[in-house]
Amino acid sequence: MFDVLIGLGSNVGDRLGHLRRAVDGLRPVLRHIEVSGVYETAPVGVLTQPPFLNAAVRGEASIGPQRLFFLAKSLEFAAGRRPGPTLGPRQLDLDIIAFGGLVVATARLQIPHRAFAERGFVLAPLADVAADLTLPGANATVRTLAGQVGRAGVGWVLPPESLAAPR
Ligand code: PH2
Ligand code: MG
Ligand code: MG
Repeated sequence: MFDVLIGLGSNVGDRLGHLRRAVDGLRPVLRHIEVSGVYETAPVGVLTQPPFLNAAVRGEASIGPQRLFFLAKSLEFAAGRRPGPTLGPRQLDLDIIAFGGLVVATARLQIPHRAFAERGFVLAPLADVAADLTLPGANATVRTLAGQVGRAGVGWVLPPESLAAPR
């Protein structure tokens, strides 16, 4: 079993619905799932796009990193996402932030996610589920990194129940 962290983002269409369906799609492969709050965040990279909703989930993976990656890609596709600009708008983005202590460096998949330590929209929700973790290659806990990056661009927050409540 591996302790897995996944970052979720959406800024096209039914943003909260996309995140909820993504969490439901991950449940079958992530035991003891924990979900963060849902954060509205200003776009980073390409600034002329709508604001995002960002969240994070943590769970124990029953599949390996490559399979989890392909599940993430298929959930993105199911949400309507098609190939587009690197930092541009998307119905759903599922990024594997960490997979236990594993380091993966292939052309298609990098774990830990390369930019997590600089991104408030990743760290703010991640601190809800993994504040005390220090990810491979990082020099501080998620809580400390989140404090360093600060909350510029991070707006209102919905409680975790908005993702996890039974429906
Ligand atoms: N994702 C990006 C690019 N920029 N900005 C915010 N606020 N949230 C994101 O999830 C995000 C972004 C590329 O994946
Ligand atoms: Mg991303
Ligand atoms: Mg991605």
